[in-house]
Amino acid sequence: IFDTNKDHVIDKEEFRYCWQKWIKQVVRPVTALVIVDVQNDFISGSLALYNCPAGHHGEEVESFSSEGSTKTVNNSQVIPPINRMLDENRFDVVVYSLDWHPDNHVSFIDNVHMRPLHSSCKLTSEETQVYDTVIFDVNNDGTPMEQKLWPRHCVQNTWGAELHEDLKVAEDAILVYKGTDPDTDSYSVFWDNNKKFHTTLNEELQKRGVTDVFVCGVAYDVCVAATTKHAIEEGYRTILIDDGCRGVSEEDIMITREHITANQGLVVHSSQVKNLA
Ligand code: VGL
Ligand code: ZN
Repeated sequence: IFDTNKDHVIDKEEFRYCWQKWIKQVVRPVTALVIVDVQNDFISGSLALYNCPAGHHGEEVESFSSEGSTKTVNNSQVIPPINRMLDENRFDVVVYSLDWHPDNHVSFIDNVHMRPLHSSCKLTSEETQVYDTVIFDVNNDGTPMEQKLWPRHCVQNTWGAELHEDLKVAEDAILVYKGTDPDTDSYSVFWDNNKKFHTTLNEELQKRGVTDVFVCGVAYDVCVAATTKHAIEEGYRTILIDDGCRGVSEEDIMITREHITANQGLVVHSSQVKNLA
């Protein structure tokens, strides 16, 4: 714009013309909303309780029956802000990820006997409890692989793996399935936990020229955290929607927020996301 020889400095009119005709189109953001794992098992099913022990948690709901009252927790509070954003903010691209495990998946505690543990693992398979981390001996050749053990969840083609019925599904949405390999877990919607295999997400975003990735869903400090980390690494401007997430541990949620802001990402409230089109 400013000629170093100073024989031609553009004036305001010229700049306005350049902005309208060229620059604005080059810098126009192309936005994607990535809605992570808003599936029945994480909202009210087998992993809902785990997702919200305290703080930034799901709501406790008391239900009454002939046996008395039982308290359950659910994370459905993520749904209204997400639906509102889908209605009000015209994202160029909307992505729904689904944790989509086969029956014999490595992350299920009841499958722990199916694979050999590594010699460095301190627990035997009989001793393991849910949420323990074990070390498997991949291929039985001494290659260690850490794995956290979860309750059975999001089994392909079951109720627990379906998107919650109250969640709006945008037209032309992209669905990304992860955790489909029996021997590999995948928290991030971009990469598996060993960063060996990528999902279809990055190529779908690249095809559409996406520059800005907005992330929301569950669990804040597990799959949402891993996805935002990789979105930043892949070079997207990354914006996390704080009230559109529910998570496990208040401390890990704080660490997630700090990691994002320390790496040029943004953590915002859904009401701050405006006028994208
Ligand atoms: C998730 C645990 C296991 C998640 C997925 O979506 O956060 N957590 N698999
Ligand atoms: Zn899973």
